[in-house]
This record gives sequence, structure tokens and C-alpha cells, in this order.
Amino acid sequence: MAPDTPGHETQETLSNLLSETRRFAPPADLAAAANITASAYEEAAEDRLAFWERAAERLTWAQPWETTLEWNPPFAKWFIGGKLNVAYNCVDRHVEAGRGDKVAYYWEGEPDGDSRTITYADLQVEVSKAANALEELGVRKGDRVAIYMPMIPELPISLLACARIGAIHSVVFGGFSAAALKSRIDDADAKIVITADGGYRRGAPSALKPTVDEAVEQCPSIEHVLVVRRTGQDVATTDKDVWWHDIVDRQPSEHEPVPHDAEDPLYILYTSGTTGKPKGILHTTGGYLTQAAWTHHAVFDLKPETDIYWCTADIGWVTGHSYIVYGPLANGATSVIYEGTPDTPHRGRFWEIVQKYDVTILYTAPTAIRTFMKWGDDIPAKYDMSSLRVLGSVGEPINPEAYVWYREHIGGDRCPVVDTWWQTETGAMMISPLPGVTAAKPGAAMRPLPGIVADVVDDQGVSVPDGGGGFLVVREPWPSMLRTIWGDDKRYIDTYWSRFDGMYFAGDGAKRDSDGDLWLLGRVDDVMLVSGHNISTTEVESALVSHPKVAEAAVVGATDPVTGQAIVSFVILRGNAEEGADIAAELRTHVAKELGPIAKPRQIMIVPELPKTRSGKIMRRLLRDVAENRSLGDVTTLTDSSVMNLIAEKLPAAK
Ligand code: 6R9
Repeated sequence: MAPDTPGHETQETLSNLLSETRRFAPPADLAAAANITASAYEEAAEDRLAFWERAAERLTWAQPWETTLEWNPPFAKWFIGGKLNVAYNCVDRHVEAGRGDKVAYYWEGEPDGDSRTITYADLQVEVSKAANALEELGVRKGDRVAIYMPMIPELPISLLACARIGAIHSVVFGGFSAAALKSRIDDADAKIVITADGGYRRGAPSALKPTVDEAVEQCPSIEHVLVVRRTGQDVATTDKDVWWHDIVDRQPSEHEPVPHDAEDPLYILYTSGTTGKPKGILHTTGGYLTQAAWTHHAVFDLKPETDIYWCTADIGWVTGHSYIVYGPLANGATSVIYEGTPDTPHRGRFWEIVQKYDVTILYTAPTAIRTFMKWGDDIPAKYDMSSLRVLGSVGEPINPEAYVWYREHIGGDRCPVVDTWWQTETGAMMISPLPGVTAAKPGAAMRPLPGIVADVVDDQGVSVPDGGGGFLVVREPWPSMLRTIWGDDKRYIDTYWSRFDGMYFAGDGAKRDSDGDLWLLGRVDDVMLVSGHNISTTEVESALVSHPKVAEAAVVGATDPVTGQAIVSFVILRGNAEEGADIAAELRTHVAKELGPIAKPRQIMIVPELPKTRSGKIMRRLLRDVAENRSLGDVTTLTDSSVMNLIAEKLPAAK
């Protein structure tokens, strides 16, 4: 063993870990009628650019492109010379094709009974009015528009209004602080902010406008604040404010969607990363929409005439951009949008929504699935969810046990689960099973999608053999890839293109099993080095979650005088499990049995909650601080900072 070469180490150690043998073949009826069959892989392998050209032809172009790809590493341009309007593709063309009466969004507010149905014809009117209003406020092509809103229909309408004009939107998640909003407004030099008085969260109106006021006070670039009245709560006003209903409602309901260049910017979306100032990930028009739309069509087997699709993400994250707004609308889908939290007014709210709208495709995150496991099997069992046919997962590695639970308790053991790996930077899905093709393994993202050339390499950048592990990279440019970091080409090169020559470094660890299928192992920063063995947090967490009493687990490496790092785990028990005195011993034995003695945690702490980012990812960095008895680092991106107090209270018992 050579402990100083992480790539090789990962390879040797991980081949002993995870002996998952379950397989779920596609249902025969789904496979027989699937949008995509196995031949797509061969076609794309034969001629990758021709494959993406065909995907781009699913869109409506005002002017065809001349060059499919221009690649000056690491700067890509796709569909050069082509012109299209994203809003036209997402809205108008469906109306022109006689599908104006088709529902684009079933919007479900958090307060019971508060819902709206928006057809494609309605959306065309609303988006046109909003685009006219933005123009009246002085917004022009290329200007940046910050959007800080709850999950209400005016949110996707605002995105589309910007896209229509060619203004670059920068959505900032409605849970972020004034300081976070300010730094994002400044970095993008935004001209206006679109917001609302507030939104509904956990059964009560929660104000947004005061946060915007606090931020805008220190943002000289902002000329206007466009405010939707959602909750009707009392809010202070400033001379920059314009009410949405005052300006948008009186606009003409027609707006000419001028075509934009394929490489004109569509949006900036900030990702926080672990350190430093947030990175403004820049996406452009033609390639982005091509891949968002194609992957949505392929990975969910979307049938726009009959499917009711629901992605539970917030539009403030890339998942919402690509798979609530752009992908589904470009495909003419009918989607559900839900404003609130899954436990309001009760823990069956999601399943009530599935039942109410006969949802056929559900796309959610492992963090939600593990929460539902914790709440208990009896809750989803009360609802009729027989309409479901495809389930998706995104955001973190899905533990095999959570995958199987999702399949069984939500999908009635008949729906394929697609575990989709991608990032804000990739713009759209990259690695995923196809529901009509792949015999999926629980916990594996399986194969790069057709047209995507991803690989797992060792620390020298050499492709690992089957059974090996290392770093996930992408070897060829893809249509929806980020074009740069806004205003910082150097950081773009340093962050993604300097680790390995000529390859995109995703920052995730992965292994390729003996069949050649890919398993994502979490961020490489989180990998633990125990007695010279690289051990992935994901695999130990999955071993813990495979114990019937465990709902969720987070694992970190803490400095240890003997082993270098030692495994410390934080565990949430399932709803019905008792916290008996010997639970820690029981779990340690279980992990040793599943993964081998090397992976046995030094410590197990039973905790009520785990620290998560606002998009639901576990923040292991803070748990490392706890495990190493340090004072906590930056907690500003935590959803709920009181969680750390709850964990700290548990500490003495664990020692
Ligand atoms: C879409 C999104 C990206 C990071 C990514 C990885 C993790 C996302 C995953 C997954 C394992 C999956 N991630 N999907 N890990 N399996 N199916 O989440 O974008 O917020 O930018 O996060 O999320 O670590 O690098 P983003």
C-alpha cells in the first residue's frame, strides 16, 4: 500500500467495500414504449456531435447554427451562429402548435386550498407582460436581474421574462441572508431585484422584503425593486420599490421574442463551494436548453401528453432552473410546483399532492427521502400513489437503503428510480440510468448519459480499471457546461481545469465497479484517510443507513493519534427505533460486518438532526469541527443553526 497516492489507495480499498448485489430491471411496459432505447449510447459513441445536433433540433431555432462546437480548452462554444429565444421555446411554440390550453403548472401554495392552474396560453400572457414591465423599468439585453423570491408562479415567470429579453437572471435562494444577497448583487452588478413581500414557510407568512431592503441599501447598482404581493403582510417601502400588480398587470399581453445568439448568456447562478467567495456559474442559451430539454425527455421518459411531473426542488437551485423551468417547459410538460415544506400542515403533504394531481414522475433529493424514512412507512401508506411511474433522485449520493425504501414505499415497487449525478456547473444531468434501458443498482448513478464522456481517474489522471476508484472527470465538452465563472476566467481555469490536464475536475470521488458502472462517493474533500486507507464517507454512511434502526447518518474523519484519521459518525434513528444503551456498539458491529473492520467508526453519536446546507446537503465540515473539539467554522450557509446546539448537547454522552 502506498498511502501517499490517494487515487491508487482509493482503488485498492474500495474494491472491498459495498457488496450491493440488488438489480432492478426496467418494467417491461415502460421499456417497450420508452423515449430512449439502448441504441442512443451507440449512436452517440459513433458521432457525439451529430447526437447533440439531433438533440438541438428538438428546439425551435430562428436561425440554424453553422458550427456545432468550437473548443478552445477550457472554453467551449456550442451551436455557433444559431439564434433562438428560450422563452419562445418554453412557451410560445407550444401555444402556436395548438397546445395553449395544456396546463404548464399546477401551482400548490402552502396554505391548504391555495392553488393556481396556469396553462401555456396563460404563461405566454404573463411572461409577455412581465417582459414588457422589465423593459419599462429600463432592463435591456445583457443586463443582470437579481431574483429573490418564494416558490410562487411569478418566479418562473420572472426567469422566462428575462430570458425573453435576453437579460441575465441571477436567482438567489429566498432563504439566504441580506449579506449573501448583497454580495451576489454586487458581483453581478445587477440593475434590478425582483422579490415578494414574503412567502409561506411552515404554516406562516415569512417576510422576504426586509432582507432585500437591507441588502439594497448597500447596493448602488440597483435601480428598482419589483415586488410581488404574495402574503399581504405589512412591509416597509422605499423609493426604489415598484409593485408587480401596479406595473405588470397594465402591460400589453404581447411581447415579441427576439432571437438571441446561442452563446448569449442566459443566467448566472452562484454556488457557495466550501471556501471563498461564491462562484457565479455562467450558463448560455442554445447548448444549455438543448441538454436540459433532452435529459428531461430521456431520463424521465417524459410523455408530455400524459405525464404529470413534479420536481420538489426550489427554483433557487440549479435543479429548479433546469428541471422545473427550462427542461420541462421546453418539452411542453405539465408540472406541479409546491411552495412550502413537506411537513406543513402534516407529514403526508407530499403524498397528498401526488394523490391530488395524479403525479406520474417525481424528482426529489436523498435528504428528503431519508427524512420520510425517519417519519415512518405508515405515512405514505395512507395515500394512493398508483399514478407514479418514474422516480428520480439528485443532490447527494443516495444510500442503497434509501433508494430501496423510495422504490418500495413511494414507488410501490414498480417504478424505476433514476439517480442523476450532475452539478450547477454541468447545467444538466450527466450520469444517470435511463428508466427504459438500465438495470439499475441501488446507490449507483450507473453510466454517463449518451453524448457525455465521463471517467474515473487516479491522481495521475490515468483512467482506473473496472473495480477501481478515484476522481470523477469529464473528458469532452458538453452542451450545457458552464462557460466560465462570471468575471473570473482565471478562477474558472484554476477550479475546474488545473487538477488534470484537459479534463473537467468535478471535485467528486467515484468508483467504477466490476461491471463498469459508476458509484459517486461524495466530495473529495470529505474522503477520510484511516491507517493509510482512503475511505469514503458515503460508503460508511450507507452501511449505517442499511441498519433497520437508522434513518440518516453523517460520517467524518477526525484527527487520531494512532490511525491518522478516525471515523466519527452522527446518526439519526428511524421514527420507531429506541435509543437503547448498546445501540452504538450494535451499529459499530454492523458497519464492521458490512464493510470490514477498517471502516468501523471510532465513535457513534445519536443526534436529532444533522447540519445541512440550504439545498439539503450534509455539512460535514461542521461535524468535523465537533468531532475534533474545535469551535465551529462559518455556519451562515446552514438551514438552521440551532441544529449545532442540539448536536453539542449530545456530545458528552458520546465520549
Ligand atoms: C444538481 C446539484 C453538486 C454536487 C455534486 C455532488 C452532489 C449531486 C448527486 C450528487 C451523488 C448524485 N451530487 N447529485 N452526488 N449522486 N446523484 O445538486 O447541483 O448543488 O451544484 O451540487 O452535489 O457532490 O458535485 P449542486
